[in-house]
Amino acid sequence: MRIEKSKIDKHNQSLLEGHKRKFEFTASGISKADEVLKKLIDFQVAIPSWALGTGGTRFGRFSGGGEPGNLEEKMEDIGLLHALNRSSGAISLHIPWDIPEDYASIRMLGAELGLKFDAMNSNTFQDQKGQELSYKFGSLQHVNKAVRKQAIEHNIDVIKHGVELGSASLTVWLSDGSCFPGQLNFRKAFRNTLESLEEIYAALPHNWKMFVEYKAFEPNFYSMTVGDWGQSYLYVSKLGPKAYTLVDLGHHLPNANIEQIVSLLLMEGKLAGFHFNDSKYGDDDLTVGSIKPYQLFLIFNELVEGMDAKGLDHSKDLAWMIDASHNVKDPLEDLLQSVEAIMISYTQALLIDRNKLNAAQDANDVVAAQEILQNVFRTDVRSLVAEARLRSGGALEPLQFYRENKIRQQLIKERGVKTLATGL
Ligand SMILES: [Mn+2]
Repeated sequence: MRIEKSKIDKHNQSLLEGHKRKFEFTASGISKADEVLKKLIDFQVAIPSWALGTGGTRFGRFSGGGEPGNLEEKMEDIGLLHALNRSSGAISLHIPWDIPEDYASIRMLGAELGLKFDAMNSNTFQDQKGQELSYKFGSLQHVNKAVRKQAIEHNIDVIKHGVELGSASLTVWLSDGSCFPGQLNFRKAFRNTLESLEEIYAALPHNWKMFVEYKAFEPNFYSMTVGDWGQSYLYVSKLGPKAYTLVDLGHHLPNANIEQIVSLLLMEGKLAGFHFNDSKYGDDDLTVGSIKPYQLFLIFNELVEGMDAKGLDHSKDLAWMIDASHNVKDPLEDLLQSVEAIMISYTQALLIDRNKLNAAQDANDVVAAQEILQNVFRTDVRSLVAEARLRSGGALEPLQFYRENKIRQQLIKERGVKTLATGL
């Protein structure tokens, strides 16, 4: 289904007066409101093709109905999000869950919906039907060369699909590692993985990037062969200039200082981008900003500061994606909440007075530095985010629009109650 522009206009009209009052009040306290709005309008967060269905755990999965049954429907769902918030203009494809059958028609659908094709994601963390060799004991790290070869070929295949769609990056997340002490020779596992990555790297087209994502634990519980940013950094440094480290918020041990990690990776020119989610305990894949919004703000503070120091374009030079699982919520509502949380934190980071913060740091004025950050964090910037949406043709209140227009009920009517999307 598609959302008629006239419905969005009607929705905006009904909320306009109240919005204008709030926006003018907030904007009056900001010296560069137009500059901030321009950046917000440009900022796009990719939605992965596996996030449109209800997620599950190893204990169960409870479908919500009206889930997209194929790639086209998944793209239509992201098109709905993008029509409402104008900030979800990209899709990140997972192979083999979403193999495009007709490249030209998928490309055309993307253009129609205003969606770009973000990073391609390979999958060697599970066995597919009819697959010759098993990944039970790893893929790129495997002790058996034939298994490594199969995994390398899969990644190269994913690049080929991406080339056809106009994507320009490959994300490699490996579940490789070991569950018990003694199971693995760490150095051999590292070398095998590096050699395998080198073969994949060699197959990258000249304008492509490779993102090496790390994760501290799960599904392996003793060691992960790309377990933290140091290990990822080691691989990408050895691979070459097209390889970068990808940071997923949920892939750290508890209380890791993620803002410091992104700062240093940016300094080294090795930050690929960011996978957003939130968590209380581990890789919980919860809605962005639902548990630790201050941490999210501090991460954006370092991202903005680091990108500006390098002269990077916030909207183009790094890859932004939501990587969450929606176990109890309507995935589309959850994604609207996540994008909103990202936009709020990004806006706040843009409002930080860098000169004042630098001066406070240089003077060892710890109190002033904290005040500068917390004053911004406690500023309600929602009307700025809404104004950016309004100016780019989106809805003032996407979630309210979604509910008032009964979008999920319409999707259930179109697709049925028992549809099941592939994914987490
Ligand atoms: Mn991720």
